[in-house]
Amino acid sequence: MKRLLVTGSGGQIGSELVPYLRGIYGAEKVLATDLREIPGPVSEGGPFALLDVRDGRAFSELIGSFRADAVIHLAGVLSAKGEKQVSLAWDINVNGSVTALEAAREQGSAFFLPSSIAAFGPSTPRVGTPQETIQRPTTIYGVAKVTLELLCDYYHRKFGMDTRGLRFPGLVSHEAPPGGGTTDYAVHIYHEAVERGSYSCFLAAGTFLDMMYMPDALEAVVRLMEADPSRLVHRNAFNISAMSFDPEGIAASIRKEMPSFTMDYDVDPLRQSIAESWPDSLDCTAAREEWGFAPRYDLDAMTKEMLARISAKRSRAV
Ligand code: AKB
Repeated sequence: MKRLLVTGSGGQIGSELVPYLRGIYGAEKVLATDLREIPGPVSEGGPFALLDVRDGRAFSELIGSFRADAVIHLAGVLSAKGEKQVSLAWDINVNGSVTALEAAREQGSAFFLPSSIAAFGPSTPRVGTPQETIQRPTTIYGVAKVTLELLCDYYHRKFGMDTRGLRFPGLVSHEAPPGGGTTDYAVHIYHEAVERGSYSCFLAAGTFLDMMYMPDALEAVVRLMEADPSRLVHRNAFNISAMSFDPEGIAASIRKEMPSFTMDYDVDPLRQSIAESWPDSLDCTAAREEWGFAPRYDLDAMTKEMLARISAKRSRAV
């Protein structure tokens, strides 16, 4: 990758990935785009353009004029929000992504798909979920992810396009907050721990989900996109995960740093049912073997850093 166009740059991943990519490839080589203006480093630290990903002509022209050799397509509506706004989720997540894929094909660019653990469903094996297995998701977000994974395979086979993707687990970060996801509790809990010393969790005890700290996710995107294409057997999306925990596990990790931290439960039926339809823990062998996936953070290392970063930000703000 030399010149990159990123969509959805103001979101949870984009707001950290854009500065990270600019640090590696040079500020001028990474064009950040979003549906709206985003004040701060994403729009001020390098080129920025407004883009509605459903506008195929504008999309293709932007890739062409910037001479982007890869499109990192992050724009999307997350799982819980998608269940409340099904046609919006379909429009952005499927129509917008097909437009992105087509625009990238027209311009001869590579394409990165952020798939998700949501591409699996209740009939998928829950523990040690294989790279290739049953994919019958029960959310519109998951249906969209499976559709896009299949299209990435198709575009690679049919057009020889360089499609690559990751099935992200819940991502934990201290920069931009996530919005409308089911795994968001694992971010909120750290903020509430610092601000109030307690948290009311919307998922039930015993709900295990795959998770990853954002620095590992950023590194995984670059490692995959820079991988030798001849080593890549999978062109849809790779299982990746760094840890699997339930609310009790993350609370126990926080208590190691803040012994007085308390947590109770106020379970949200929608997000609980979504979480129960997803795997507990993914098998990441294909990612390790095909492009050297190697996350660095476990739960306790992530907890230490999240609490320290959020506390530092809070004391700067007061
Ligand atoms: C969500 O919870 O919707 C996302 C995801 C797992 O894709 N974080």
